[in-house]
Amino acid sequence: MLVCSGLYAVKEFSVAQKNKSFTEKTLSIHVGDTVSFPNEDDFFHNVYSLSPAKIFDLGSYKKGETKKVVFDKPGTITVQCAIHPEMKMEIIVK
Ligand SMILES: [Cu+2]
Repeated sequence: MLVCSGLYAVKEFSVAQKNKSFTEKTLSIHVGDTVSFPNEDDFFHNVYSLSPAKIFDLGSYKKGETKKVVFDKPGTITVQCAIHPEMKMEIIVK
């Protein structure tokens, strides 16, 4: 789905959790874009961020489920998994 916001069409991106890691290490997006976080592993993940530009906690969810976050402020956001501390990726919102 595309929604017009000024001259820029808002986009949706996807960062899966697979093999106990995020499928993207870094993702550059624009303010207003959405990122979905599908779980493709056979176990639970819990995607969250404590970065001031976007604080969220999606809770734990299983394979086949996905949750979405709209990034409404510019900044660099470190996304982590509460269950697997080694899982980490960055979203740069411009
Ligand atoms: Cu995890």
